[in-house]
Amino acid sequence: MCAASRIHAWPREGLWQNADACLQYYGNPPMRRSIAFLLVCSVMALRAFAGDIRIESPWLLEPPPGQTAAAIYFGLRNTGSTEIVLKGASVEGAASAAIHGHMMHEGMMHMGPAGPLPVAPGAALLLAPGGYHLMVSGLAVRPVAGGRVPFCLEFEGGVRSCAEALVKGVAGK
Ligand SMILES: [Cu+2]
Repeated sequence: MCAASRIHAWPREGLWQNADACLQYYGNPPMRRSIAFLLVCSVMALRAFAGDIRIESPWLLEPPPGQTAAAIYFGLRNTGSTEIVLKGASVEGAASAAIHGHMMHEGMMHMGPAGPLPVAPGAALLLAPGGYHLMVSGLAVRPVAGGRVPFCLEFEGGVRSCAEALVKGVAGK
């Protein structure tokens, strides 16, 4: 099945299998259809890849001495033509890393696991203080101002994108 109208209805996981089926279908001479058919199949084969993902100005605040947790902030831009969905992260030298958000609970602001976070083609999502952030805990080495913390974001479809967050001091430098 290769009807263009159904492209967006397909589950993400099924996209590759569907694309493969289309290519087999097209490659079979008696079944050969028009160029338009192949184009539709090509569109189906589109999926997010790391080159479509921009991690912009990642940073974190230097944690106070004795603290091994930190929040990494950044802009996440989707320059591709398919939706990207941020679902997790990893930070070398940290016990855990997870996408967090803030939510109201009994009149108090709390933070906790959030996501998956979709970003539409051409759109950007800002992870900033008071909102979404990449929560890192159990850092083996405390980040100090001027240093950098490498991290990787994980997206649906097995796509990974990595960057280095700049450690800012309390004065913002
Ligand atoms: Cu948090």
